[in-house]
Amino acid sequence: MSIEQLAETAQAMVAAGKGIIAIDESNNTIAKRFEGVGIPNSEENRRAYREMLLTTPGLGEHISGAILYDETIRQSTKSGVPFTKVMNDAGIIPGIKVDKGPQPLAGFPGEVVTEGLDGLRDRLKEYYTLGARFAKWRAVINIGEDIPSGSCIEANSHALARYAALCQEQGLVPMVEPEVLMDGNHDIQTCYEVTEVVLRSLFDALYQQSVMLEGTILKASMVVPGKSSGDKASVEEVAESTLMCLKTTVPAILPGIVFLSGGQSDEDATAHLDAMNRMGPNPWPLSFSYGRAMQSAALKLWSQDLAGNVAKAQAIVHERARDNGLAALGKWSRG
Ligand code: 5MM
Repeated sequence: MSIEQLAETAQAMVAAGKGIIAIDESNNTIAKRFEGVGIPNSEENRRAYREMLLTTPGLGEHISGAILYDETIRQSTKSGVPFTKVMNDAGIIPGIKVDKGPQPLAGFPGEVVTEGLDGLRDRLKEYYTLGARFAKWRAVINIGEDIPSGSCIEANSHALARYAALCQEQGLVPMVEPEVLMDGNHDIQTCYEVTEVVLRSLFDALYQQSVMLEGTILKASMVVPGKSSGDKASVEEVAESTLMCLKTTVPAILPGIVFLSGGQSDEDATAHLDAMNRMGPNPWPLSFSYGRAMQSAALKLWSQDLAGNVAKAQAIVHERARDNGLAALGKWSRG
């Protein structure tokens, strides 16, 4: 796979007014989401739920790609059409989560490192055959007393860079996701400082591992105060701090940055993205790769009547995609 082809895929992922829907919840995570709305976590419910999302009429108008989980990329609609075909027909690029999740970092209480490098080359080969054209790996950085440590940041950056290099070798665009968690009582300045150090470390590691930035997408967390801090930053403050942090750390050659929602409300996630784009022009397209902020409202409605509520739930998915697509252009308006 040439760098030109990787760059083309990366650019398509952040095409104007389009973003990514993250539906790569592992079975443990989707269990929590289903439990929240009272649905049994059966394979058939997971399949039916993902079918509802992926067959949303007009989804491809605002969604460029979807991140799937290992089980999902192998599944089909009830009538037997593989999800990857549904996506390709709708102009939605199939992506795949390839990390094996965060594990405690030995010697560093309260910190985690994402695992999944063993055997990754062979797994990527298979995912490419199954139709994936980009792959995501999420590192989790906790903020707390005396954490994150430099060792935790370095270990996660190194893993992200090793995975990214393997992805490019196998023809997949890496979507590198260093998530600085919103959990904690830290202020917005602390979040800024931690995010800055994390991104500096990440881009240094990507350089060390010869990762081609032209064929890479960054999935970033926004700079916000800790959830239990009691602080409420304005939309402008979050947008300005996040932009400043990205501009000082992320090379301009990167094809695009997409954000995770991280537990923000649907409206906050959209408003923050919109504000950052209004503050442009920026060095890179800024778009979304939301999980909860794309799905929560639709999941709630779907859970009330499953098959009976598919069309209503899809209307909500489409609305969230449209709103976030407008925010990716800086053209969203509240209400
Ligand atoms: C969909 O959630 C993903 C995490 O799944 P696991 O915890 O099961 O591995 C997560 O990586 C997600 O893709 C991003 O964090 C974006 O999701 P949010 O909800 O933060 O926008």
